[in-house]
Amino acid sequence: MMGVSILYSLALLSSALSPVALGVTLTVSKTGGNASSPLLYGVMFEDINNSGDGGIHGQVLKNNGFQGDNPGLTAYAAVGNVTLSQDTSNPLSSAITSSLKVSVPSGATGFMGFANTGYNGVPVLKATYANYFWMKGTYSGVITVRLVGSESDIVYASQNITVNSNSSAFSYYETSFSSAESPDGNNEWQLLFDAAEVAGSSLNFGLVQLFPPTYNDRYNGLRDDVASFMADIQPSFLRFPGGNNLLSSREGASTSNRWKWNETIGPVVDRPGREGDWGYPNTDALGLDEYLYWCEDMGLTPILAVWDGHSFGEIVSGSDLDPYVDDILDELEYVLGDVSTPYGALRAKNGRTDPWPVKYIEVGNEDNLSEGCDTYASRFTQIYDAIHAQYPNLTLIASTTDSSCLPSTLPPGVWTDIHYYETPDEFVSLFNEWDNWSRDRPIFVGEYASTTGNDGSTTYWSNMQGSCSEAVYMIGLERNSDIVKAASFAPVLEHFDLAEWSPDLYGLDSSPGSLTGSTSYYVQKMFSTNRGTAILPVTSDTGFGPVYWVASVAGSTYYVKLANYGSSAETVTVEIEGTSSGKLEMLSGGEFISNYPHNVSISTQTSDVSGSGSFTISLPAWAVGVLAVS
Ligand SMILES: *[C@@H]1O[C@H](CO)[C@@H](O)[C@H](O)[C@H]1NC(C)=O
Ligand SMILES: *[C@@H]1O[C@H](CO)[C@@H](O)[C@H](O)[C@H]1NC(C)=O
Ligand SMILES: *[C@@H]1O[C@H](CO)[C@@H](O)[C@H](O)[C@H]1NC(C)=O
Ligand SMILES: *[C@@H]1O[C@H](CO)[C@@H](O)[C@H](O)[C@H]1NC(C)=O
Ligand SMILES: *[C@@H]1O[C@H](CO)[C@@H](O)[C@H](O)[C@H]1NC(C)=O
Ligand SMILES: *[C@@H]1O[C@H](CO)[C@@H](O)[C@H](O)[C@H]1NC(C)=O
Ligand SMILES: *[C@@H]1O[C@H](CO)[C@@H](O)[C@H](O)[C@H]1NC(C)=O
Ligand SMILES: *[C@@H]1O[C@H](CO)[C@@H](O)[C@H](O)[C@H]1NC(C)=O
Ligand SMILES: *[C@@H]1O[C@H](CO)[C@@H](O)[C@H](O)[C@H]1NC(C)=O
Ligand SMILES: CC(=O)N[C@H]1CO[C@H](CO)[C@@H](O)[C@@H]1O
Repeated sequence: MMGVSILYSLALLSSALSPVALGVTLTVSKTGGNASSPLLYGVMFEDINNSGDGGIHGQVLKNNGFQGDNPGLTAYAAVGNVTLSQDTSNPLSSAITSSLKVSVPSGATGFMGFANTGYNGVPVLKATYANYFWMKGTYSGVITVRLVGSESDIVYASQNITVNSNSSAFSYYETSFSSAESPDGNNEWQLLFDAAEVAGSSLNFGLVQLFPPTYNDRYNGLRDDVASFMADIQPSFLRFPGGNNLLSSREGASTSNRWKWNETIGPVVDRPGREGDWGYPNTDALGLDEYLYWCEDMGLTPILAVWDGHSFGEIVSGSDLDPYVDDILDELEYVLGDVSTPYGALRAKNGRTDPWPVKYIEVGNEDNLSEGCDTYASRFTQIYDAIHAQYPNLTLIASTTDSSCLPSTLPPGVWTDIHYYETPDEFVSLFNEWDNWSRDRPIFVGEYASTTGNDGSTTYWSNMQGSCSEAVYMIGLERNSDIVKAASFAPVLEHFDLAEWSPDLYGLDSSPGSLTGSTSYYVQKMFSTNRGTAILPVTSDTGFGPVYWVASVAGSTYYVKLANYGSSAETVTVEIEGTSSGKLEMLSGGEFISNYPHNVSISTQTSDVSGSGSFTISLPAWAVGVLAVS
């Protein structure tokens, strides 16, 4: 008895000292498992925290159309002894109902005019800029446009153009110029004219527009640097235009203040803009067609959300919803219709002959909230029936997964959307949420992010604990990606100086080199750029936690995604028969460490690996890793 007991203790001791015995061994099966959704990783976008105007949209001057509730002279400043005012008696168009009046005192001489200070500064990059403006008033001669340091007065770019303007109508001018790079974001764009020519009188200017290089060189396009940073994630879809910004929250004007697709198309000079849902004006220069060009240029599948009668403070349902259902059908005709249809013809007139390849339509946003739940089943059914009758091949997405807000039987093929803004521990507890879910009920995780610490504190900058918890959650999504069709972190982008909702996936300010990926950005990129077409079964000598994994395959390349949601390093041995080499991507750096603007301390590190069917990986605490081998 005694002897046996001693031997047993020694065996325990020796196994405790052996690092191999403490590790996790994963054996990847080469067959079986779930299908993987090709759309799984994508982007949700709405204009929040100036992610659109002042963010990914290329136009960098602010308040150029005096849009929204209280535009005033926001972002404008006089240059020289002139007086500026918002002039409603000289509207540029029926949509742009004000222009900027520049009054020049008599006797004035020299070049004077006005500045626009952009979205907390104008980004001054070593690049070529396109510049457009309208003017009205008697002036023949030189106009100088410049990029200037607001405090330094350093001129980074200066361009003369000769104009011939009169007082009976606005004239339109375009120019382009190259610029040197500024050291910071404290810059402005200026437009100057010879004051002596205007002394005692005034000139009006409308819809000034300034674009650094655009993504895929599109006219009225996305900022190339900002869009490329997103494209690096290789996302598969874009959900747009919101989010709350699809709805309307303005008191007393709920329904009328919704995002109206038909007021975001055609020439920008014909787009009125609106007070967005996040407390600032939206120019709508990033409109329906621009979203779809974005999808086309970045290889994204569009998920177009349509307004469904739900606003904060006002719900339209029953027969009152009928005109809005018609409006959705008009929108779909604009997007999908042949040029022989009225709205298809309008799309062609706006520059796009081919229909857009839209296959997914989301009906509303978070209809379980703000008293939307009671009527959603009927509103969804009404909209579903109308769309399905005309477009039987479109996939419709309900904006909530809460069955109490949904029709008792959902039509086949309908997806439901669910959103999670949670603590890290909650994300980890959601790891197996879909394991037992009905395989006939496709899921769209349309928004998620770890937004608070486990102690309830607000996360302002994503840290490794939160990003690692998102990775654990994403591993759960990927394991179930036969039914979890798509998932998007949200929000995706912020202007650091103008942000209220944090954390965001990446951000920028007006200085060169400001694009900053959060730790979660790198998780999204690692997961999205290493995707299999099928999920493979994995057998393990331990259960999930603190190490989580999912394996997949594409062609002859095997992927194993790993997350260590724990405070000790872990050794993981991955066995995949017949593989010999590849790479290991690793993201780590400490539980509460974050990336900050102009200070990226955590980014993905890649190393080469080799082994004959077996790879031993040292996974640091709070790390996320991806092994890709063949
Ligand atoms: C899909 O994944 C879930 C969760 O891992 C699992 O329960 C189920 O058996 C898998 N289905 C197939 C077909 O492998
Ligand atoms: C600026 O213009 C005003 C008239 O609007 C004039 O009284 C004043 O002297 C001018 N100031 C300068 C510095 O030229
Ligand atoms: C632009 O015009 C101003 C005023 O006529 C002149 O002083 C300046 O030299 C011109 N700049 C260039 C680059 O032609
Ligand atoms: C005034 O300018 C507009 C716009 O450039 C032009 O169409 C019109 O012919 C001009 N009128 C006169 C009288 O020069
Ligand atoms: C857009 O459609 C709405 C109806 O949904 C209509 O009230 C509005 O006048 C339209 N706007 C334009 C510019 O046609
Ligand atoms: C729907 O899809 C089927 C099969 O792909 C195709 O044959 C049919 O033409 C499509 N119908 C419409 C209305 O697009
Ligand atoms: C409503 O749905 C949202 C998004 O899916 C979710 O975050 C929230 O918890 C739900 N709220 C209620 C009251 O069900
Ligand atoms: C899923 O079902 C299995 C088998 O009934 C059960 O053991 C497991 O706990 C369930 N998982 C979840 C997350 O409900
Ligand atoms: C950059 O961030 C790291 C990690 O949070 C921090 O330790 C360091 O002090 C920061 N550096 C600067 C210059 O702010
Ligand atoms: C309303 C909003 O978006 N919240 C912040 C983000 O940006 C606006 C201005 O653009 C700020 O006023 C908010 O603090």
